[in-house]
Amino acid sequence: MILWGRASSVNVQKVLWALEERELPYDHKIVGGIFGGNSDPEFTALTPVRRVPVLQDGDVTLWESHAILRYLAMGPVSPIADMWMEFGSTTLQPPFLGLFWQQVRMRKTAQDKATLKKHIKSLYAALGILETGLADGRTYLAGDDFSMADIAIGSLFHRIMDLHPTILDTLPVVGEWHANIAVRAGYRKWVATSFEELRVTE
Ligand SMILES: N[C@@H](CCC(=O)N[C@@H](CS)C(=O)NCC(=O)O)C(=O)O
Repeated sequence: MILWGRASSVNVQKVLWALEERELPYDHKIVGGIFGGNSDPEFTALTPVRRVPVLQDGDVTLWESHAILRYLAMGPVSPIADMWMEFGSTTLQPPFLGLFWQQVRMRKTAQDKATLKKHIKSLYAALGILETGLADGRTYLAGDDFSMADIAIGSLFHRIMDLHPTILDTLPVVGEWHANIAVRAGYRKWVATSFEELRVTE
């Protein structure tokens, strides 16, 4: 397999973590962000969106991180895991990204307090849903077994907590779930990493 994408992208981190879980060998081609290459013909031939990650496996070429996670599951993803992955895409990741852009990816002068506040509110609402969803005592999002949903959603948490260290103080169930997934090798190796490469300072 070949994975295309810089390791500083959360969406690439999801795939790196999944490859680690599956113990699959792969070549890693660093594309995107400060490394560029998004417009190189060998990359644009693989993806119309010119974004990372892209996974190649023989004749199969996939973009969209959650589609890649489903592929790497190498078997059916349970409907419950699938549901949480959709929740990640539609409800949790958008405010997280909005926040990340405000706090890390923008010049201070371009930051906007009202926008920041709006994203924090939506992020708390999404985390509240996660807290309720996990409240039946399950260890992982889809039940007793770790799944691609834990990767899709869990990959966002290192950055969420780095930006807002106390955010899980009022969300003990999410905190417990996160503690369980944060010890996994793939999380430690690929997710719990510095994002200083992405910070806009001037
Ligand atoms: N929905 C897509 C989003 C892909 C995406 O936006 N990737 C970003 C990085 S997180 C990207 O390629 N940005 C341009 C770049 O890195 O050069 C997915 O989940 O894979």
